[in-house]
Amino acid sequence: MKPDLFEAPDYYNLDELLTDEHKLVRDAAREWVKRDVSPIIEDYAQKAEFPTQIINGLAEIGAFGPYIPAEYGGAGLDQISYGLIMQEIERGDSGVRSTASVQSSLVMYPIWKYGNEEQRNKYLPKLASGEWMGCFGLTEPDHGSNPGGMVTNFKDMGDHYLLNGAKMWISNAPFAQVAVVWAKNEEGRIHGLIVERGMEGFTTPETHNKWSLRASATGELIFDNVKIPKENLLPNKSGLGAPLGCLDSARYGIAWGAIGAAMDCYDTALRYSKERIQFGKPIGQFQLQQKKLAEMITEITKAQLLTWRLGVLRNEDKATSAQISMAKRNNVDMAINIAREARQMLGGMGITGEYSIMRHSMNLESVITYEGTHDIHLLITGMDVTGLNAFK
Ligand code: TGC
Ligand code: FAD
Repeated sequence: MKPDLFEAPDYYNLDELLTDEHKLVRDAAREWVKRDVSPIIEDYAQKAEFPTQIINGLAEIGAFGPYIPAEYGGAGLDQISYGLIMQEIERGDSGVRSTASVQSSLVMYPIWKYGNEEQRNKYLPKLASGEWMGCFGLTEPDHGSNPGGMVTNFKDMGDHYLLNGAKMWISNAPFAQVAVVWAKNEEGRIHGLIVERGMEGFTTPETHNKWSLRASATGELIFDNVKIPKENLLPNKSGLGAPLGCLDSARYGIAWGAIGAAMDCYDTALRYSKERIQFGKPIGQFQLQQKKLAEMITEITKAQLLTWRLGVLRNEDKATSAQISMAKRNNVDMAINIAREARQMLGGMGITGEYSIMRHSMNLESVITYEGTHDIHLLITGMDVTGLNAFK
């Protein structure tokens, strides 16, 4: 792969909206990605393997629990710093950002928000340091967009719970020590359970043959009469709103992350357009190529503004789930379109692993599907503006 020469576009001087702490956190993440992710990531994607050696680095830049209080090992940062870390990581690779998103928003967040003090103290510091990795089991083979229909269930056996069922498409599953799993009790109420690797009847087969997010490990979670200690139930929230609340935090991070992938594609195409000569001129001098670049930077700038504003609303605890859906949907769509255009601007070179664009493009096919598909988020916006529910 070519050396990482990334220069971040900031067409509207958005840096002026950031605090010194935001810039410090962002720049540290940016440097780390250049040093420890860019040189290796293409190889790992080609091999379809998660580079476990970057786990310590992710912990060091605050990517595991950026906004979790420091008393539990988190970085204690605000929502904009959290977003900027996700942006920089996904600038490197969406699969690496996935690992961080799942650890922070889907494992640490529910333990912090819905767990008790013993659970917080037992799990959060080890998850923040990367000593333990986590995964989040919501999706099932027959229940993806409609998680409320899940069939994974647990029974109260007196001194423990008995968990049965299966989850599919679970990021980090093949290597996670801890799984936050959503299952129905005998009354059909959804609860979160903390399942640990090594519990009898719990297996995590890896999912192979992915053309997307190849540097992220994906797997199933299978529960065959798994005995769960009673103290592993998350006590402070139940119902579908509990897992969906975690998704709000992860979707917000993805909205920032997608900007990172788009910035990398734009920056690569811009540089290439000045270097590649055809018909005696740099291809960037042709109007058709300029149109592509001008539209890319316009869309990136709009997404940056939308997402920065969402971060301010989140810091004030005022962002709605529907606002988060709009940003996730808009930004991932923006990024996937930019990746396609940028890929074309590189001609044949665009399909090779010499450049990051094709990898971003393939990764974004997962990002546009997970955490609520493009169409599900459109329906959430539709429901919000009309007051009419297309899901019922
Ligand atoms: P509905 O009846 O609308 O809602 C049930 C309850 O949930 C509440 N609620 C929310 N709460 C918090 N945050 C949200 N975003 C919420 N959305 C809804 C709602 O108020 C209600 O509460 P209550 O108290 O009245 O019971 O539920 P529904 O069954 O009609 O479904 C609505 C729908 C379709 C929007 C929802 O199911 C959905 O978002 N589906 C998409 C599923 C999804 O996003 N799955 C993601 C799995 S995890 C993943 O993909 C990780 S990839 C990570 C990575 O690798 O980076
Ligand atoms: P389906 O729900 O079957 O949807 C198929 C199509 O139908 C989509 O286009 C969808 O938009 C459309 N559709 C569905 N319902 C409607 C409707 N009401 N109206 C209009 N169109 C509709 N899940 C986890 O729990 N944890 C994870 O860590 C995790 N990681 C993932 C990693 C990867 C790489 C991938 C690909 C997925 C991951 N997922 C994870 C699962 C992901 O959240 C689901 O794939 C996603 O929610 C969609 O579910 P589905 O694949 O079953 O598609």
